[in-house]
Amino acid sequence: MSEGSDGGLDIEGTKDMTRNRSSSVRWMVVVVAVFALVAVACSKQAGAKEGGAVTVQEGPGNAFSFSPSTVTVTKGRTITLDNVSNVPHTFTVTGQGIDLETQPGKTSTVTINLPPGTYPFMCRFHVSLGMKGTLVVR
Ligand SMILES: [Cu+2]
Repeated sequence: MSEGSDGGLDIEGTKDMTRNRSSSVRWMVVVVAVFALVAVACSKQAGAKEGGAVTVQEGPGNAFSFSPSTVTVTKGRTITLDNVSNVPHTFTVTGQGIDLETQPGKTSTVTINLPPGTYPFMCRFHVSLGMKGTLVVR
């Protein structure tokens, strides 16, 4: 009759039930923990895909450009400007109160609370060199 190795506990039925219940509770905890991990992993992925953290590089490779040059955000989202070049740049949406200067090697953040639409943006210092892009607010 002995399936388990701890025969001592198996003699009394009540003790056996207690042991079984606690081991199934432990099993459920494991299952819940695994589901929680999967859920966190999925939500992180979804966030990155649709308008989570948006980072725009300024001057990658010391080129006078933004990367990406078309930036799509949902209203209320924050954009991080990451100046990876060795000169200052701005992220300027003319007439919309957005004008951020970022020093070399630094980052700046701006929350986009513009009505949905398409807005041109630029670097005030280097717009003549073609340093501009398009902001799409959804
Ligand atoms: Cu610039």
